[in-house]
Amino acid sequence: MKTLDFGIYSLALVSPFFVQAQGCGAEKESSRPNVVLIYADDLGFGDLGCYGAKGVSTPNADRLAANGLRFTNAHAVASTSTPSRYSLLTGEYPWRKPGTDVAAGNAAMIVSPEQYTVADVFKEAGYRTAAFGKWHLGLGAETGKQDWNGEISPALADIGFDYSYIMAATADRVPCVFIENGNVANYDPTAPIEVSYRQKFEGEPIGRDNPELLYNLKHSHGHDMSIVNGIGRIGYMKGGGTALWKDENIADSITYKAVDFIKANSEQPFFIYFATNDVHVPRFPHERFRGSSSMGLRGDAIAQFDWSVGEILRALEDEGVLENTLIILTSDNGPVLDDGYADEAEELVGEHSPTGYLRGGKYSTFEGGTRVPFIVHWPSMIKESAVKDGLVSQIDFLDVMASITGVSGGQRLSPDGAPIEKNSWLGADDGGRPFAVEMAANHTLSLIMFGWKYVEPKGGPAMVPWGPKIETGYSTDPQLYKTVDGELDENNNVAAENPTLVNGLKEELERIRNTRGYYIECR
Ligand code: NG6
Ligand code: CA
Repeated sequence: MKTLDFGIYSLALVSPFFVQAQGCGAEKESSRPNVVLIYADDLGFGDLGCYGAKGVSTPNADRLAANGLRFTNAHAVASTSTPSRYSLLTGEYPWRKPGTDVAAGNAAMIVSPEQYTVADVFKEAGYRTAAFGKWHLGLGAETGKQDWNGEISPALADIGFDYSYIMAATADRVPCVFIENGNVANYDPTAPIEVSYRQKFEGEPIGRDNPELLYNLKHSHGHDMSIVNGIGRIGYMKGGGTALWKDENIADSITYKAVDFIKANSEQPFFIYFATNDVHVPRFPHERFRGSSSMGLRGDAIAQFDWSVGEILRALEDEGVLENTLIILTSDNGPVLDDGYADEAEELVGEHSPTGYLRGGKYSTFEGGTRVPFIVHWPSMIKESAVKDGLVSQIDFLDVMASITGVSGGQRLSPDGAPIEKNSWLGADDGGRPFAVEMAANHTLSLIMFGWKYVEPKGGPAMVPWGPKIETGYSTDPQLYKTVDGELDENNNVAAENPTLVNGLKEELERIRNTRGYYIECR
């Protein structure tokens, strides 16, 4: 094993020998489980009951944890949605691909049809594949040139999904319609759809000018353009008619579509990418969840999220396939309270801490930005429930899935992921990854390695400048945080006392930044 000598510190580095010792080999899984990825939006490390939530209960997520593995050191790749999702689906770090920052609703497709995606992995393994809910990775060939009244191409079918029922971006971005297999669902020919992120449509009211029309939710910052369902959005749209979604029904719509898919496909292996709108803004859960938490709309949206989890579990059970279904529940980035609507998330949070004991939140370099809930449930494979503190990163999703379905023969298939991480995801290896990289909203990279966290100097405001009250963690000085009593202490920057270590980690980070497949070359 190669070691880096940092004076009193020695870091063992990844080498092919190390990898082999961890069990990188050409094994084939015979069981071919169904796989359901439940990918929450902005759900924080402390937002589920099993992670210590107060003021909202999440019995369904907790049931997964009680019968599976609950990870305490699992990371999204970025602290915002588009780059995180890009990395999860492709196994490529977001900084390698231009245009992976938070996407507009009329962005061109960011994952190109030539790229190998996790959906392609499942297709190769003979699975039926489907995506539901929030997409946020662009559609069509050219930004702003989609024909929302006809077929939008390329779309998800071109990157491995047999079926899709999605929102183009986020609920706070136009167009506010579902897209089913590349066409607007419930298309209303009497109300042709136009979308622009540049200019408003003549004669169409906008939140900025017509606050009296914001009868469902008012904005606190931004979100003052098109009004749909009494809620202001980012971007302008016209038309839509009966195809326009109602925010209070989004969870129902995507959940029932996913349940239908499970029922129609239970005789063969399937992969479901179930990306919820909850708990992203605008938070406007169905009235049956109103008041179910003590935290107002944000807490109620968490309850609604948990309901979706429960419905999926129930469908799997009803079809008799729960035993051999691998469910992974995680989130795209950390939490935020006020993210642009006056939904009282801040005022009503009470004793609840959305990030648990972590500092920062969505957008930031601190752990609250990227450390997320991560629960793995697979009854026929995981027989004993456990809490795992090994380092896990969503960058490995594609390779772990390829490994589990027997597609890769133990070889790395993505640019940056590692198939051997299957062992830690399924609980067999407590160690986890030797390192993880996290990207903040301004592209500051952090490297977690062997119990240290190095944050590169980049500069920027100390607080998110446009509204959310979140510490960014940006600094012009390097930051180094140490693990104290099993947890990174992000309140104590020890960079100045450890210049050799800082330099070593900086060099490692540069190597990772510049080298695809740095982590592993399986031989
Ligand atoms: C921000 C939005 C925020 C949210 C975020 C993306 C404003 C003022 N804020 O620009 O509300 O949409 O983008 O969130 O517009 S993410 O989870 O999809 O990355
Ligand atoms: Ca998000």
